[in-house]
Amino acid sequence: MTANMTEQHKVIIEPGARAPVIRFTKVFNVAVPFIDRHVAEGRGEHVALRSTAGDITYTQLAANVARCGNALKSLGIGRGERLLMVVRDTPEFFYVFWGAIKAGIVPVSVNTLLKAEDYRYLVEDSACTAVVYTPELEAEVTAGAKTAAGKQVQALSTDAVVALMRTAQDSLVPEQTRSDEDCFWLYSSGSTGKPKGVVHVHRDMVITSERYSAGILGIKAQDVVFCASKLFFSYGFGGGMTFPLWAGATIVLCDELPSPEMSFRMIEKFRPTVYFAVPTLYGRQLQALEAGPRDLSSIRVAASAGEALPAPIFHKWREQTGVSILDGIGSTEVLHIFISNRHDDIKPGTSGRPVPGYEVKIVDEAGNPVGQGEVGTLMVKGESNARCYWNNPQKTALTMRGEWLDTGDMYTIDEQGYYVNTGRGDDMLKVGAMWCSPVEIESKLLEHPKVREAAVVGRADDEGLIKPAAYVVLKRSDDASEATVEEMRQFCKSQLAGYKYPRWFTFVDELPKTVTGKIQRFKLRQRSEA
Ligand code: 3UK
Repeated sequence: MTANMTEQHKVIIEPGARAPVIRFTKVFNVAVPFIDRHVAEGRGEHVALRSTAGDITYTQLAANVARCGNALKSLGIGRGERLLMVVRDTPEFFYVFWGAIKAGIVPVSVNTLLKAEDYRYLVEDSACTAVVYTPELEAEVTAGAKTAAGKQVQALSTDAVVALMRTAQDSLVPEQTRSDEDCFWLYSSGSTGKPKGVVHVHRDMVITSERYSAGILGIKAQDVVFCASKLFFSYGFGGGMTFPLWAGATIVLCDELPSPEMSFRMIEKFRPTVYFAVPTLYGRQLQALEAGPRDLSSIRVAASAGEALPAPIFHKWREQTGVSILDGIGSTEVLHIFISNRHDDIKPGTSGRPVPGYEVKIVDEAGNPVGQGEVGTLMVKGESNARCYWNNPQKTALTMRGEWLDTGDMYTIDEQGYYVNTGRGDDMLKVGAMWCSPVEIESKLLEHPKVREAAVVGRADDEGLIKPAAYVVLKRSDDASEATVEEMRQFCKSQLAGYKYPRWFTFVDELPKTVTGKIQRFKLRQRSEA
């Protein structure tokens, strides 16, 4: 592929020393290569989206994206303005997301499981012009669309958008954006504090699709791809949308929450060749398989991310299905996976090696590379790194250091050169691939009448998956009993998001602290491991 001076919206890929070189025409709107290219290249009749609601071809997808872009423009949403999306994994997600991008509008896709006050924060923080939501989520979203200052932000359901699309034109000249211009955001709940808007540019989806999806997984147009993680999570965003679209493959869509049963059902019905899931789901599927076999024979590629994949899950899955799960580490900030195992180079229990096109280094607190076998902070450099956190120069400066991005993860390289995850540098946990703040659980425990002090750390369960463990100082030591443990467990279960309750409770006389009174969670972690 070469481009002349007048060409627009083209990606130019040329051989390079360590990885292909990826360039873009000066005028570049990423909706063109992801959506329109397939029709232009003769794949118009190929199925883009499959769900229980039926099939949608690439020609239909391109027409609906154009219609939706026109509909959004008719609402007066301008170039660079944000459109908040609280949309489940349905075809409308694709129309709104890509229609917005084609029209130069910046879609901001967020978690569909939040409450009105969370949506109010996201509406205010993103300063969005409008919100689009799945009809079932109307109550929480419309309540959140009224800002604290009393301003009502335009909110419309996907039904209302589809109604506008009916009379909209099915062609749309793409907005003349640039490859380094803001394209879409995702929110990262990350460490303590409010979620941060992670700003990505038009280039970024192309980079992840070429480097990881095409380069490591080898997804092709003939593939049928099913991702159990949702599109608002950037792992699902890649696996369930951008990777298959880039290849012109078929996407299996399901708007239910991930569960072993949902996954088995989708796999048996639609026979995907590529499957994306998180380690906790792989583990639960293996447990469910003990009750009887399921037909997973269509799968040839299985990927995992979001939290470390324990080696026993890798081995059991391979025994059951014959397929090796490829674990890789990614983040919302890098958009997708940048260190990964690959089909011909796997070491279970590690994250593998850097994905060609990304550079990584492991550094000490002074920022100098650590020696062989030592643990340090993982830094990554690559062309899909987020431009910034929205409106948050302080966090941006702390995390994005020039071309390098601080992942907050602690890593070491083993003797064979594989990258081994040793946890986080900031006490945060990934539980079922979802962020879990020890401070949040500790604060909840402190609300319990019997608790004087509490500390929470991660501990590996029987399968090697990390779950929260609580250390509690009781107000009265004679309260220490199995009944109190049960009481506290129920208390946390009823008041925190489902995955956050501590699985273990240990009563202690005191917590290890610094002279300034800060809890030393690392000392408790060492105790947990012992
Ligand atoms: C942790 C892992 C060990 C790690 C993500 C793939 O998880 C994703 O994004 P988030 O922003 O969280 C990023 C953090 O999660 N992590 C992710 N994968 C692994 N730890 N082994 C792994 N394989 O702490 C990282 O910093 O929610 C994953 C693709 C896109 C993503 N956004």
